[in-house]
Amino acid sequence: MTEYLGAIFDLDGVLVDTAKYHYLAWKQLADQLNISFSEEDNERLKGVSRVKSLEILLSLGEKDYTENERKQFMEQKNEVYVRYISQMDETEILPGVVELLKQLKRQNIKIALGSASKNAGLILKNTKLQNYFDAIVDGNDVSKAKPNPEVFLLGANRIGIPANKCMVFEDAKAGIEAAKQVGMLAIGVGTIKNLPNADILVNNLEEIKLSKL
Ligand code: B16
Ligand code: MG
Repeated sequence: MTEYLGAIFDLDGVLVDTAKYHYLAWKQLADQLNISFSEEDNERLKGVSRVKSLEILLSLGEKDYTENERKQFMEQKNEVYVRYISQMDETEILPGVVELLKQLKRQNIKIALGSASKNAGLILKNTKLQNYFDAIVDGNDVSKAKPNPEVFLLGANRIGIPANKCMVFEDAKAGIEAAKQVGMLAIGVGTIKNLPNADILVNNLEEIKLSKL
């Protein structure tokens, strides 16, 4: 048994690997604007909002763009991204995810999604993960991006569990910071190099032992 009563999950990089689709969609825009954009550059976009992602991408080039142009770029990128995620199914769920969700349910631990993505609903639907969640908080519900803890606090609120009784599963540094700021247990999915401040670090959710948390 664990002392925690709530579990909040980030989506991209924790439940599914959609970073590859974000990359392909941003890359298409970068090529069109003659900006060199590598997979390494894409690392900086993980966990970051769409607006901030565009800002980072454009900072790799030299030209300035108007508000209107930026809006169009985001729409264009999103159209390409949505085309990719529309093809997703259960086979793209990361290792250990379903087993952990089932275990949490058996132990009556409330489950929330806390994602920056405005496309979270479509991804959960296509991968058939949505029914595991007691509450879904995504980019459509919050105005402040991680490391601001708004998304996790709203998640905790919607499942009715105090912040210090929630554990957060995150693959982005900004998300770990957000969770820690409000006293949640920050479980990092990734490497010590990327997530040095995580309370607990795992390579994937298969490694989670609820009894040890
Ligand atoms: P969208 P997460 C984040 O999701 C992604 O990691 C990040 O790369 C993306 O820019 C952001 O969602 C916004 O996504 O353009 O679909 O609204 O990791 O917080 O689940
Ligand atoms: Mg993520």
